[in-house]
Amino acid sequence: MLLRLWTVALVLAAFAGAVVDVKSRVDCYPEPGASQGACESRGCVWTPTGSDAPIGTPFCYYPRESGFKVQEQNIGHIQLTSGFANPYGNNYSPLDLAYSLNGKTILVTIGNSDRYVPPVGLPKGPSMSSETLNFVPGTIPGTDFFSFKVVRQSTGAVLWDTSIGGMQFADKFIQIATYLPTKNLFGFGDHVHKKLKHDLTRYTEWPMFARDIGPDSGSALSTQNLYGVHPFYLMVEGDGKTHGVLILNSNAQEVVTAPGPHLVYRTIGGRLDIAFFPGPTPEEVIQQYLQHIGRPFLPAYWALGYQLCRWGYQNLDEMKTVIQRNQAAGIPLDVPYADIDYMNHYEDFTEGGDWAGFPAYANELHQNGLHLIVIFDPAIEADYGSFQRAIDQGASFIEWDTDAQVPRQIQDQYPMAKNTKVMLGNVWPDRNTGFPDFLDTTDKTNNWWANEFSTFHQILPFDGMWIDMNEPSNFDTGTYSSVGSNLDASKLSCPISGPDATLDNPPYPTQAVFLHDGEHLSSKTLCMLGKTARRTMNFYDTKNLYGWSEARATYLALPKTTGRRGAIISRSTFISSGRYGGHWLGDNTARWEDLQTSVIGAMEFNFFGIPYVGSDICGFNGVSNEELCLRWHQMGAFHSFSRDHNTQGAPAQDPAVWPSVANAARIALNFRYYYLPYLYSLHYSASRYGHTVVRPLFFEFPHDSETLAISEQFMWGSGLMIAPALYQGMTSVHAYFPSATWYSLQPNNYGKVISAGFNDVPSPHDSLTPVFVRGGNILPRQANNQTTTDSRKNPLELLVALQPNGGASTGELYYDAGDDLLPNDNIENHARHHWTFTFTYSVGGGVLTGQCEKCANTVSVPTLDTIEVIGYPQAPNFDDFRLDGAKVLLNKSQSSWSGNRLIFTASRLINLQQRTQSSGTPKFTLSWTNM
Ligand code: MIG
Repeated sequence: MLLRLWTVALVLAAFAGAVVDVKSRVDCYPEPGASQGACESRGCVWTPTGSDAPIGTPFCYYPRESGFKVQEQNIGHIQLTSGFANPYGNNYSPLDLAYSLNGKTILVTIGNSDRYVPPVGLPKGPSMSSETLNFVPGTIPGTDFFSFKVVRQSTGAVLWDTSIGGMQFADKFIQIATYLPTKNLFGFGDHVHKKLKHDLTRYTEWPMFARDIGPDSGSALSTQNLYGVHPFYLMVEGDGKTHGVLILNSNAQEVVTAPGPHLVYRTIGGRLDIAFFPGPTPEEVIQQYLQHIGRPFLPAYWALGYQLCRWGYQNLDEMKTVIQRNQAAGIPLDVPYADIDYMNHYEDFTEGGDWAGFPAYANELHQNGLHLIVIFDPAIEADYGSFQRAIDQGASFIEWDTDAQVPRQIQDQYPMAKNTKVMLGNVWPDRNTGFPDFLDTTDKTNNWWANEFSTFHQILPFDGMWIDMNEPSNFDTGTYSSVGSNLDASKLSCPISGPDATLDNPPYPTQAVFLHDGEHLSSKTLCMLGKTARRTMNFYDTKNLYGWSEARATYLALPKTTGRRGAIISRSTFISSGRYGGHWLGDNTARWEDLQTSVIGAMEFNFFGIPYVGSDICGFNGVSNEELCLRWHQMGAFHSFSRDHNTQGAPAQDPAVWPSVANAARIALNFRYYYLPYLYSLHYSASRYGHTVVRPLFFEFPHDSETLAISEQFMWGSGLMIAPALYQGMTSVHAYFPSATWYSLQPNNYGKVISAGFNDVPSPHDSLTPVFVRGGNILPRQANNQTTTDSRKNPLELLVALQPNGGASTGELYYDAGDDLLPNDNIENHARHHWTFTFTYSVGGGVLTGQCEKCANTVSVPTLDTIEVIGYPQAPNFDDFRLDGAKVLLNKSQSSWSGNRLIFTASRLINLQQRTQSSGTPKFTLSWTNM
């Protein structure tokens, strides 16, 4: 038999004839231990390469004559038969492939109807686009092996071409490989990327499997799979047009980015649901993607305020002291946090002895206009009220498959769990914990979870939830070989051999396992054989959905708990998690490299539809320092989720620790608070239209190829560019300015026009981060206070950045109650003010118009009192300003024109609110003449 295989392999190899180019190989032996014999027995080709080959070139690779052949082909549906052995099980044969259009999105499904599909209920709204993609079935040239292309109709660009070979589809090993049109690849997560753009000069394997491990930004390359799973990428084509691709699958999976340029995608379960989004702009790709997966939740306004956190407050008094000293230092601050320290023995929905006054403190915070977020871990100790109520209410937990698997020496210690198959593990609580099954197909688990929150909320009135450890993380998961040998009296162990081990020890466990010697899929988590979705699914398939499902359950619990809108941040995320919560980038380290990669991480999570994102400012692990913490605040003030967070035992790093940091944080955060109406409006357009909030430069300038390489600058919408200082000892930033008009907003250079190209811009420690407004934009703003509760009472302002070529400047203001609920996520009908503004300048004067798309007179909105026009080249006649034709009296002592900056103000200049009382579309025209 072996001999026969060998012969077949040799014949095949000979037939293949060709050594596949070192740049275009599909690895046929991705697990450790490749050898010529083992390779060829798979029917694959073995060609060792020299050191001149790209890094990571596999020696063992699929011949191009591999994959499937067509058995029957109809429009929209192709039936394939296996034409090549799968090393990890029998290929499906026949195998179904279906393709269809959803609006302008191409959907390709590979997998028969018996295959598992992630129960994430994506809305899959049909996309709109000016462009059309075509699915073109065919064969690998010179062979009768099936392949397909996805082609952009307008340009002929080939976005996918699977004629590179290597397609496989067995129960536990699925693979598809494709050539790519360019090397301009962005996305895939959750990983730490040192650059925004992938490096396709080499082969790199990126596992995707939710894991409790922090980003390692210190090394030149870390491919470690982090907390979440996002098999989505964007690619900029040769002419700047951009497309996106999602491969919906929730199993342990990985992607190889490779020099063909090509990529190889592997997963060990489910099926391939591939969606191709035509763009053609990057921003449209994201809009189409979010139309498909669901748009992000709208955070409460206060959740855009600054947040201060740490793990390891000794007691409540320490927390109070830290909050107070930062308030005293004039730091704007909306959200103090409590980490697991506040709990009683780390049990959810309890508070500990040293935190006795916590509820009273929460009330005090509220009286001062602040809000409180506290942490909750998913695992529930199996011996207290929350667990008992779960059992009583019929909530579901992740369970063992069979009674025989239940380790009695653990289970029998817990009267509440004794008669259940609940899989008990270990997290922060003292004793064993069960893991709620948030995929429960009934409402019982989610209802229990919501009840626990609302009951606890009556004791501790928190405003938002921080959900951690939801990969889910389990401490010290062990292994055992056969039934009966699972004898550890406290620790969870999972089978790795014998009949029970088919899910825990699959034929190809993915690189996530190979990255760590001696590991298994269950390492740091639960056994893959666990049952979820009320015993209808396997943890093997759904593990990556744990954080997603907990976020959903928590999102559903929030209105029942607080009755207000709030914010949830989740460590583990999956496709569409953004509908339910935001994300912090996890346990980074207090190092410059981590500051740098945070800039990239926040942009990537905007690709993934999770715009409420940021890093642990000053660094979580390790000891931070003055300069790093200062720079991190200057940068982090521009992330939607802006929170200083620190690990247990590390020295304090709140801004008040160092006067210089307090000063820099105050300046950066004051600017942020000033422009919060703009940031909030961006979040509104993310929630309503699927836009990004923080975005890379290439999203705005995709035809400027220089922007593709910019990893250290970012935009707020299309109007502001931030070029933070990210290196030790820096005094200026060498920043790239795409072709546009950029006005500096830094105090010392205010209004200065920066020319296109690379420029060195000053980045002082004691002033504002390099921030630039782009001509053509109008940004709403509101004077800052130390809380958003206070700042929301101030009059509104507009910053108009003039388009020097005479074009109009435009912008939007979205304003609402800030923390009212959006029933059924119905953002279209939500009570709001949504104004669009247009400004035009001429030699004769200026005209600013405003029009309301939807203004509910029930929403109170401050008056618009101050307008600043930057780039205004002429002195206006301050005595000739008219609102809808009627003269207005300006406050002249606060109105001026000098250089290119015009600013004018009047008390209640434009009463936006009042305009909603009259009939018709609320609007206004403000005009003036020049001297
Ligand atoms: O095992 O709650 O990422 O932000 O401070 C560590 C304690 C658990 C990990 C989170 C981190 C948090 C910490 N948690």
